[in-house]
Amino acid sequence: MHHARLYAILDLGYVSAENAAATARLLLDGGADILQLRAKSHEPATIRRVAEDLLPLCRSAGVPFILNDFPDLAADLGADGVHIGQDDGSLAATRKILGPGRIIGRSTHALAQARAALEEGFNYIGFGPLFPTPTKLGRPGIGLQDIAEMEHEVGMKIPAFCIGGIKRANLPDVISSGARRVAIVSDLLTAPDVSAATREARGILLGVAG
Ligand code: 3NM
Repeated sequence: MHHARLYAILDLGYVSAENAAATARLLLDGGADILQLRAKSHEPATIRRVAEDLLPLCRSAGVPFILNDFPDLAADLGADGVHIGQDDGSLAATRKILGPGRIIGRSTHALAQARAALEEGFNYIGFGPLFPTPTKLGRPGIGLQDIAEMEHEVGMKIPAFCIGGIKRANLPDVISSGARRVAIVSDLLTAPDVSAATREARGILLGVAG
């Protein structure tokens, strides 16, 4: 977790439940450091089934498996952690469900929220959306100008993943604005070769390609 640079989010808005495991394999093969399952409009039974498929794949890759929302399900499955949004309650409430030793992350959409999440004790944050994105409609992009300050104040203490509209094509700009870690959804999931796209993004982050 602490060395993670590329956080891949497998969003069932882009990949069918049937293809989720195969896609997860490609993300892991490409070098994703963390994998999240994000399912905003699926039946709980479907989410459970997919999560049960992904968890052992992540385990054998040595990659944390994080569930977006659904802390009860995450606890039941033995997922490594949960990601929650600004409106999803406190860290303490989620920790109570998940138990100690699990990873709990928070979405933040401004510097003040990033500071607050650090203070509250979250294990990591997302910071964005940097750019407007069809994956999370209705939010303005917050731009690149606060990344360096956020990294300095928050990202030095807990992993901070910039997110939202990040693509291999704009990743160099995001990095030169101060980002060290990113979460990417659509640019990886819609790539013709998911594994190669993941490897390329990771290479850009590590400064070995791009
Ligand atoms: N959370 P893509 S932006 C899931 O800012 C999510 O909290 C965001 O998808 C936030 O890489 C986002 O396709 C969507 O833009 C990221």
